[in-house]
Amino acid sequence: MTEQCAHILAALKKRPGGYVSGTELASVAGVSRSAIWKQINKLREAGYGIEASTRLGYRLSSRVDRLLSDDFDGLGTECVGSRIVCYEKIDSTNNEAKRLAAQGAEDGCVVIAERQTGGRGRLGRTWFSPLGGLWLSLILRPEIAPGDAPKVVMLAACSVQAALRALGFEATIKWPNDLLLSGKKVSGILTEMAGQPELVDHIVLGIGINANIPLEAFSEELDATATSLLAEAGKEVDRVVLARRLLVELDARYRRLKRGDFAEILAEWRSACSTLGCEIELSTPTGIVRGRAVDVDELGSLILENAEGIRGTFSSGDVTVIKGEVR
Ligand code: BT5
Repeated sequence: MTEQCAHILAALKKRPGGYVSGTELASVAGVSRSAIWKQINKLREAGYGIEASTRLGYRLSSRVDRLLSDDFDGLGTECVGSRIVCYEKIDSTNNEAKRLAAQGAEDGCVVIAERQTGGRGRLGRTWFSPLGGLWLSLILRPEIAPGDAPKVVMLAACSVQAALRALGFEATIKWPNDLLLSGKKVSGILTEMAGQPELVDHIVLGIGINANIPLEAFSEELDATATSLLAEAGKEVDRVVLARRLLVELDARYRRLKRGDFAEILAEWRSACSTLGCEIELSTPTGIVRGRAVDVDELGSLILENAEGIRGTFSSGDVTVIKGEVR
């Protein structure tokens, strides 16, 4: 244990049941306030249960906050969560899900990790995945054509939105795969597919939710664009409640997709999407286009209307809102 960790631990132990502010911990450990969170995480990695509050600071807790497969007993789902594998640390839950899928893992199998050392976003981007977040991947084996795979991203976004709503957060969807709170990204989705041209073998659906991550943990770059449930609520959320609810919501929508019943999910997606109606700039692999986001089709493609009233359909890209309310 580092000397700073030892000082922090001693300060926390001196106040059983009570919070010690970040400023106070920074002064006893002789580090900056933003460095405290890193030391706190080292203590968590060493097995100490530590709760965080944005207003009050940190306190020792008897419960070690770690998700285990037992936490999902009696989930009541039909498919999602058919098997749940939990890791303390992994490169990426999507990578592990792919490995398990290659070994024949069943439809609905879930991989969860406390932290990822190689968390990934789209196009090989890095996904910041420290302790405190909810990082999980599902192996899905729907009998659909590869062209229908974007529907899985849509059902996932709606499921995350519904799970967050159950915990009191009103998130909106930013096309194609982000969830926003107060206009900042709280969750991202990454799907990866394997199969033949006519039929999907499996889809790995990766979902990341910034649950109990304090703002000071984000790099300067992410600070401007990312948020967490802890930052929004000022106190930690129960990740077991969040994860269970998410799997239940995913199960309900996945069953609908398998029945070929997508209309309700599409309607839900449209009403939760904050991109629609906005004047946007879309950065696509072939260049930048500008226009008003007027709709999304059955396959999740965005329909843009330019100043001349001409419409174009885009299946991927990154949106920057130019005019419109970012909810
Ligand atoms: C995504 O990509 O948003 C997909 C993120 C999927 C993460 C999950 S976690 C479980 C599973 N295992 C994985 O390895 N991945 C999945 P994209 O739209 O390309 O956004 C990536 C961008 O978001 C980065 O370039 C950063 O700018 C930003 N970013 C990185 N980490 C973030 C975080 N924790 N919160 C908010 N924004 C983040």
